[in-house]
Amino acid sequence: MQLGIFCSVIDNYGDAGVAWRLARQLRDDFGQDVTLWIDDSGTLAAFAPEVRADAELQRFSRLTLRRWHRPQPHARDREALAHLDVVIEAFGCGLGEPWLEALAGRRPPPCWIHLEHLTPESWAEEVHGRPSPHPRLPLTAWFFVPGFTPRTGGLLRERPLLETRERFQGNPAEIALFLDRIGQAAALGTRRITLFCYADAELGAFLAWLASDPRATTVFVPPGQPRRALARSGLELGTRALALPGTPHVRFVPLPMLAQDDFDRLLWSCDLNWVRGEDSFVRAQWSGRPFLWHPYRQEGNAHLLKLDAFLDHYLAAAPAALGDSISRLFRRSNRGEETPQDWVALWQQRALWQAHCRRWCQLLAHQEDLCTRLLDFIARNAIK
Ligand code: TRH
Repeated sequence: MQLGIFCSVIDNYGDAGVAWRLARQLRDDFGQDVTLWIDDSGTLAAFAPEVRADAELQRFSRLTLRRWHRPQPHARDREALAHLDVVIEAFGCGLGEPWLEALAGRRPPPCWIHLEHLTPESWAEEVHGRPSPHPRLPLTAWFFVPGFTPRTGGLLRERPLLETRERFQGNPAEIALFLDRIGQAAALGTRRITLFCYADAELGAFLAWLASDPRATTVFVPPGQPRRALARSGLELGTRALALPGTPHVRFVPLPMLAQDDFDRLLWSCDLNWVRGEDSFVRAQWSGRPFLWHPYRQEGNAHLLKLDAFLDHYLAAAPAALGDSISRLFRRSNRGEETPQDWVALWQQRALWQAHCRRWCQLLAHQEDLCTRLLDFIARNAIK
């Protein structure tokens, strides 16, 4: 099949991150021809070093990347549209009438998928797979909602992912090699934490816990928002690693944006990952390591409902005391209200937490991944 994915970058890295991962997996695991139209290749290039930010069209074997000029399809876009069997509109980016008209002119029209944001909430099951006919054009959009249960669109998970992760985590030499390659050999032998939070995260309790805990710790800090959150707590990170005042055993290390596959390796090599949004959240779960999630802030605190819904899934089979501590930290941290004691209490149960994360990852991996469900869905419902 020929699949087209349309992605508009709203902010941060998540929109481009999910679209790129989806495109690559459709190509690599399923041998599909994929064209990704994206309106901001610069954001993609930040974590996909093979991408040139200024190019109109680039090919990566069966994956074609096109700059998306939203108002009108150019002649070369029309030519590409004419071959598409499936059009995936990511995150309600809105294709716009001229693009839809070009698609509607086709006989039969291509299958049109609305790929929604991942949600752990129960409405995912209700909306997933529903059709929505266009009011005027002979086109039907199908809602595809990623989620945590078999009756949703599932989660992105490449075929070799867990095996590759298992080999990596079971091989200290590979971890050492990776850390060395990203210039972080000094982090070997220390407790390692990734801090990929939003700028408004309250870090006071986290920093106080680290300062009070005698273990040598390295905190990896990606660019942008995590650095701003640290700066608000009084730690201005430049280009060099810094320690907390009076606590030289805790080092904060600025990292550049890593390629998406190296970002995975970073999560795999850490003892704890503080993640956000949608894609880093899912990758933290595939890492099998303890994580704290800060969902993307939404109006009316809708993100807190998402968080509660996630905790219901994630903690359903957790030992009671561990579940209480995780739920307390996640909920309070997302309101900026956690205390150092919340961190201490959870970290004391670290071995249990680690075991729970591995079990949770295995449980999720028993379900079909998102791409498998998407291609099945297209074959069963949408392409007749
Ligand atoms: O960056 P995010 O916060 O993105 C989003 C957007 O804000 C979006 O509008 C919103 O709708 C969504 O969150 C919920 O978080 P996310 O989803 O975790 O995406 C980060 C991506 O960046 C992910 O694909 C991993 C990638 N990444 C790297 O590849 N290398 C890196 O070094 C880092 C730090 C991230």
